[in-house]
Amino acid sequence: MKEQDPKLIKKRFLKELKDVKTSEEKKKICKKYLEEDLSSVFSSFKNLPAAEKARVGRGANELKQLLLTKMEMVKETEKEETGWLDVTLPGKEPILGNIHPLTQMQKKCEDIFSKMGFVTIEGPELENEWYNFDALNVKEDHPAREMQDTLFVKQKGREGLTSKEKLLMRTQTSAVQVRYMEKNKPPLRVIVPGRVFRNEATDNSHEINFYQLEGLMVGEDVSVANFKAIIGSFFQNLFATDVEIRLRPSYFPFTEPSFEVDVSCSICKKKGCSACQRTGWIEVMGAGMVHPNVLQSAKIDTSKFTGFAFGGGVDRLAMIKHEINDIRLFYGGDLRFLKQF
Ligand code: FA5
Repeated sequence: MKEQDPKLIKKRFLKELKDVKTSEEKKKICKKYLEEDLSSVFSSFKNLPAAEKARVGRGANELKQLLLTKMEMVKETEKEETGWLDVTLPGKEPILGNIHPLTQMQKKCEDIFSKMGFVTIEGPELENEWYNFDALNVKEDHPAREMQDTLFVKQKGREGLTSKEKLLMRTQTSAVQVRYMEKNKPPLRVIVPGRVFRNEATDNSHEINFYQLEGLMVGEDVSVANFKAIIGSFFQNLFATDVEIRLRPSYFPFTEPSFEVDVSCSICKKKGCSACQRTGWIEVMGAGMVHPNVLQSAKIDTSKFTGFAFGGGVDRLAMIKHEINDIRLFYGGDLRFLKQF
């Protein structure tokens, strides 16, 4: 007749378990107690006097719990010892990142323009002065060429170098215009997304490193009317809501006439807020008809061809789209912010 008192069985079980070393032996003991000792307690249960039933029942359940837990623990140790791998276990779900909101915005712009026949091209971030300034009709004394606005690259004997040799971090994607037109002749329609750098103080809407989207269309009879139609269609597709657009006369050395394109501020609904500098409008791009001197830099016949160009801030577009009031959030690396997109 087997021992029926769960407390005594437990004592004996723990002692036996302690006396053996290998997982194999421990497993055998757990199995024996589960199949024999515990079963015997349960099968004798019905014959116990009513007063005993509660005590033994509680003890038997505790014993069962203990035996099962020990068995699990032994199995775990055994897995570690043998390097056992259960390939049927569900895998750990990988933590997926998401695409940065600025990259998402860039891709969206590329999609919209590609449907209007524009090809996406790229250019170098480390540029020379000629493509960034001279080829774009930006004269030697233009303020943009000052140290305060542009990040120039230190070079030995820089003074003696030509503007094609003097390096800088490009301040605008417009630098790619002449690079492209030297190798590709009209008709052409391209967009150039990319990172640009400016040596300036940061605030809600200005960063020293930000993204632009350049557009260039050159052909016969290309006019301001073409620009308005294309850019209007772009904004309509991008925002899919009623944002207002306005063109303001402006000046760029590489376009004539030139204008700024503003979009109504979606954050304050034109009431005026810190993101729009209290004006109700956010400046998103500069634009104009390509200056003949720029076409000539690329040896394009100005009696035959005209074109328009524009350069917009991708960050500003993302701010308007997602109602973000500080451009610096894009670069802060705060996952709580970035995971929302
Ligand atoms: C230019 O950079 C011209 N290359 C645009 C252009 C292209 C004009 C082709 C004509 C023809 P601007 O400096 O205004 O222009 O900058 C263009 C856009 O970049 C601005 O409208 C704004 O949306 C964005 N931008 C300018 N500076 C900053 C900055 N510091 N931080 C974030 N976005 C900026």
